Amino acid sequence: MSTSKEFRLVVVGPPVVGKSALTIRLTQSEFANEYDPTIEDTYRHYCEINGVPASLDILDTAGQEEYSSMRDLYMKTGEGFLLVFSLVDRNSFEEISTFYNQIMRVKGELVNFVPIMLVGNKNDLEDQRQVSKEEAISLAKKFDASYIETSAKTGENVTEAFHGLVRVIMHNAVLGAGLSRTLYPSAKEEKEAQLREAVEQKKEQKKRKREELSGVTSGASEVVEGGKVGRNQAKVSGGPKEESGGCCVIV
Ligand SMILES: Nc1nc2c(ncn2[C@@H]2O[C@H](COP(=O)(O)OP(=O)(O)OP(=O)(O)O)[C@@H](O)[C@H]2O)c(=O)[nH]1
Ligand SMILES: [Mg+2]
Repeated sequence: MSTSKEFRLVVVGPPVVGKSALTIRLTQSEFANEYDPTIEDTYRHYCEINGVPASLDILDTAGQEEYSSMRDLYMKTGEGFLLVFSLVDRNSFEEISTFYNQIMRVKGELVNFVPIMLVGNKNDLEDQRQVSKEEAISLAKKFDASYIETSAKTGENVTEAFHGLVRVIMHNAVLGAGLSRTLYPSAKEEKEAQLREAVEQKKEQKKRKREELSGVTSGASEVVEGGKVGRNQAKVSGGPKEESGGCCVIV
């Protein structure tokens, strides 16, 4: 396993939404029926993703407010975040933006793009659902994140949620931060995205040349580095705000 690539994932969200149950389902293939509030636990999971041997270093965090002082540190060191809410608890969905904003405050200063998987858990309790698929997708778009619905109880989509996040991290590393992305990029898609970026850069250079030649200056001369788009830097508080649409959905 010495050649496996390591990924640091952090499972974040309000209390009782199933962060530990999801992590235990992935790493131990069983369902934790009892509720035991987490302070902080680390798990390791070996697997293969996109043909690459991977070692997932998973941090299961506390949802309870009394441990919130620990958040800044793990948000700084995490490479990707599973932002978990419960489909049967409306409040947990509404609290998610607080976690997102904190991640962006801590991480946004260090990197251009933060890989995030928004997870609606407990989808086995469909008859008690309090959050619609549409509003969850709309929130994921605001975060420039992917969205997936899971059940730690039945195991549905649990592997997909964790592996999907790793794929976003991998994809982001290949293409450079800030590009809109799909969840399962093929080599062909990655090549196309690189080509698109090169074309965008050329266009931008041409445009700047033209402006220089004609002596035109724009008021606020903000340079878009390498034509990159889709930073997930938005601070989210209220109503929907359409972002660049890098959202990918598995429900
Ligand atoms: N029906 C159902 N119950 C679940 C699911 N996931 C978790 N639970 C139950 O919900 C309760 C809370 O789950 P935990 O995984 O401990 O919640 P947590 O988010 O880790 O909570 P904190 O550690 O306090 O932040 C437990 O009783 C679990 O058995 C699920 O997918 N379906
Ligand atoms: Mg827990």
